[in-house]
Amino acid sequence: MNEATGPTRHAADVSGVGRVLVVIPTYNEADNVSDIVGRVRQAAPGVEVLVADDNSPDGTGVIADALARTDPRVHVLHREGKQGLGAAYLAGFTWARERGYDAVVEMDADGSHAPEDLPALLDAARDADVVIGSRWTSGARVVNWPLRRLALSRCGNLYARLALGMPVSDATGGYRVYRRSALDAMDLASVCSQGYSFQVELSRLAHRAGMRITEVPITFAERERGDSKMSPLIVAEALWRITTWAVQDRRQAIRRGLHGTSTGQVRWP
Ligand SMILES: Nc1nc2c(ncn2[C@@H]2O[C@H](COP(=O)(O)OP(=O)(O)O)[C@@H](O)[C@H]2O)c(=O)[nH]1
Ligand SMILES: [Mg+2]
Repeated sequence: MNEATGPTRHAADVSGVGRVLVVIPTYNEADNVSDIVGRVRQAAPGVEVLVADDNSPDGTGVIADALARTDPRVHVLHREGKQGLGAAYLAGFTWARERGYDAVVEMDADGSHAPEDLPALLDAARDADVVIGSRWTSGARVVNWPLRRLALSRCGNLYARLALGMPVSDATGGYRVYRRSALDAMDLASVCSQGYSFQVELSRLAHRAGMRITEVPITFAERERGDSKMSPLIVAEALWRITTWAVQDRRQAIRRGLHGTSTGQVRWP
């Protein structure tokens, strides 16, 4: 971990949301990591960056260390091995909270989440607890994504929205801003997702906590370099977890109705 510099010396208030840390999880992103970090620093010079690398065999962590040596606003969190996107983000959130950042951004390393959209997301965060960079809201664009990925994302989001009753168009999206207050209010210790269902799980936690969730349209582009880590196992985990949460929510609603703690009617979530 690069501990040479702390947020207090370098962080600046960004867009009125305070000190911002962009967490970029990486696994075998050697061809992308320099480019994405450079673009973030250029698009939003006030922010700091934490690369959360799972000991990538392709040397991503070594490249990130070199970036951190030349830029005091870049940090690296070295993790022991590949433990999934959710675990990498949770470690990044803990790192940020321990160092007093006011907002944490989630961003993929492969360029799919354009750093140039970041100022708009941070701007929206002034009046929100959570901001989701959405692929499926008016004004958004998805570029070069294969049909099967488009279909998976649309169907996954439709299922998540219907099953969990969340008014969010892109609950699986991974380009987000969490205000510090939101991270503090969510029970992160309860998070069980390892893969990409992490995004749905955090959307659900935020929604259930009554947080202000704002969606901002983004331009999402398919990666040009390196390989996707998406796998059938990750899809299966998401399907399984969403279904389990939906069942839990309905059981809870029925119990509330039976015990007369609400109006006596069963309220679906
Ligand atoms: N640290 C870490 N990062 C991961 C892991 N799995 C995926 N990532 C990163 O998560 C981001 C999204 O992954 P990607 O393969 O592009 O998924 P896709 O966009 O759904 O195809 C990228 O920055 C990956 O390097 C993991 O197990 N650990
Ligand atoms: Mg990707």
